[in-house]
Amino acid sequence: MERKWWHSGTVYQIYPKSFLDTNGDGTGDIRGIIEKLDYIALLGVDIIWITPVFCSPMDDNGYDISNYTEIDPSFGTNEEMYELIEEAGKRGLKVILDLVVNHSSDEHAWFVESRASKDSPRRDYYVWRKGKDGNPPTDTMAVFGGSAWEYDEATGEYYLHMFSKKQPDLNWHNESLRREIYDMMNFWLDKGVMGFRMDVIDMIGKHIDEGNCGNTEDTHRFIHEMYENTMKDRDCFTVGETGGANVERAKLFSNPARGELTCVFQFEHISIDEQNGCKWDLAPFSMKRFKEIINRWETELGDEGCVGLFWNNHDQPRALSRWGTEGKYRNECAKMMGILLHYLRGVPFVYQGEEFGMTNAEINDPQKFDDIEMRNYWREQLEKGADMEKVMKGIKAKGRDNARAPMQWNSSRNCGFSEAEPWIAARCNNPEITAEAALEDKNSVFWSYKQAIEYRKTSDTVKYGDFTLLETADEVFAYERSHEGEKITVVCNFSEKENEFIRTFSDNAELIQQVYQNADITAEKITLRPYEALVVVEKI
Ligand code: TEU
Ligand code: CA
Repeated sequence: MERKWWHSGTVYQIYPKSFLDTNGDGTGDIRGIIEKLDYIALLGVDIIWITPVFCSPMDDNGYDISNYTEIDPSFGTNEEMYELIEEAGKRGLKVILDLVVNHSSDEHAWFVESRASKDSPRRDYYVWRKGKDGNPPTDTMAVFGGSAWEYDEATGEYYLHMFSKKQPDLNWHNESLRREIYDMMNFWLDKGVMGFRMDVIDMIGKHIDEGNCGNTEDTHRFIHEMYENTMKDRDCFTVGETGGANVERAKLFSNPARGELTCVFQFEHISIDEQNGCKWDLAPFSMKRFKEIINRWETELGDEGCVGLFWNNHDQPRALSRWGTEGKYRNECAKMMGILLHYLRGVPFVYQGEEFGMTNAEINDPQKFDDIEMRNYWREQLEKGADMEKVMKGIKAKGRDNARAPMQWNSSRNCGFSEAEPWIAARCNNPEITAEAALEDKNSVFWSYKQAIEYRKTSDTVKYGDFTLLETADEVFAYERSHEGEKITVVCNFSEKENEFIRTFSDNAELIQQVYQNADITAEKITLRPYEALVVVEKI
């Protein structure tokens, strides 16, 4: 397999609105990211993914873009973005931006023109259809609730929006639209951006009249064409958000020989705790299912594809609260979860705050929900006369505000995020968890994350080794990675109870990372303490 720079890499995801506010308006900004570059570099990551900072009416916090080449004034200026790219580069950090081109904002000039008249030159940049007997053209539902079709008075037709009404879907079947998107991507690549995280990119080739939302040959054709016209001769890194991908489709997207994407996000593990295909309909976390999913991806993808490894992002509750613990063993658990993920094959992602064990936000007051998905769901259920206690339980567990609470830098006002009242009401439920405290404590989650991130860079076994899941007690997740005469064994006790692990490695295996200070790995049967994790390496 051809060696690439990003095989050593770990990505740090920044949600700028909640990262650091430097001008006292309560909203995080680009200057705030620049100020924290040393901190990010210290963690050892190689790539920074910045979620959308382009001009936006903020209906979906920037995932509704009204101008793709202008930075939204609430975040700063284009000059500050160029400065950020340069300053990051000085520290060996590459910047990737969020590419949101399944849809734009309804306030984008293209849509304003498109909706004005059926004869507009850009009419076909969006998906317009006539209604059927006064009803929407198909019964496709929007991710944020209700029909995916919105009737537009001006021309008496419906436009498609797979997300909010203010996020009309772009029509990728139109070639001039595609050209304009590639130009826009090249604009940013020429500024030094090293790639993109591509929002719901598996939807762009949809055939909506047949009810197909993107699982088509066209999706691959468009992504390949995009690659040919933008990134082909640049050494870029891209990750596609492909919520519907199974292993076979992931290979189509990320096989290096196909010229599409570097890697993809799969969402199977993230869906374990839901049922009936509804994220709000809670199901217990199943370790058995988790093992089955990770094992399948790690063994079946091989050299034919690449997967982004993540516990958290801006759409998910904090995994530590979700599947781990906020209690006594919070730090042990956070370290264990980090270790479990960072020794897998793939590209690890760390979401801001994860590196020092941030937990979910407190979400209580429906009046103060920020996220459009939470607000729409609440309103819909209220109108339906649903059991609102149950609805609130779902929202507390899964709502997107959970991960969007401000970063907790230190113990000062607003945890050092801003002098002013933060833009979002949600607050992390434990103000004592801060970056500053983690940096001061050599046994903190931060230094454990750094150790794993740095180790990957030096280890071909972590980068390229085969994966084998070990047979263990249910609550123990243990695996081996092997490569050219070396074996790394990772043993994780995913429980606050003790569990036994029958040693599978030799007496002279060397302990390279652990959660507690004094693990004894020579015993035949190793008693794993609450959330203990061990990483050992040996020659084979
Ligand atoms: O999310 C894509 C997506 O499919 C969502 O359904 C996501 O899984 C959902 O938020 C979970 O409840 C992307 C972005 O990451 C998200 O922030 C945007 O809101 C969405 O696209 C629309 O651009
Ligand atoms: Ca600000």
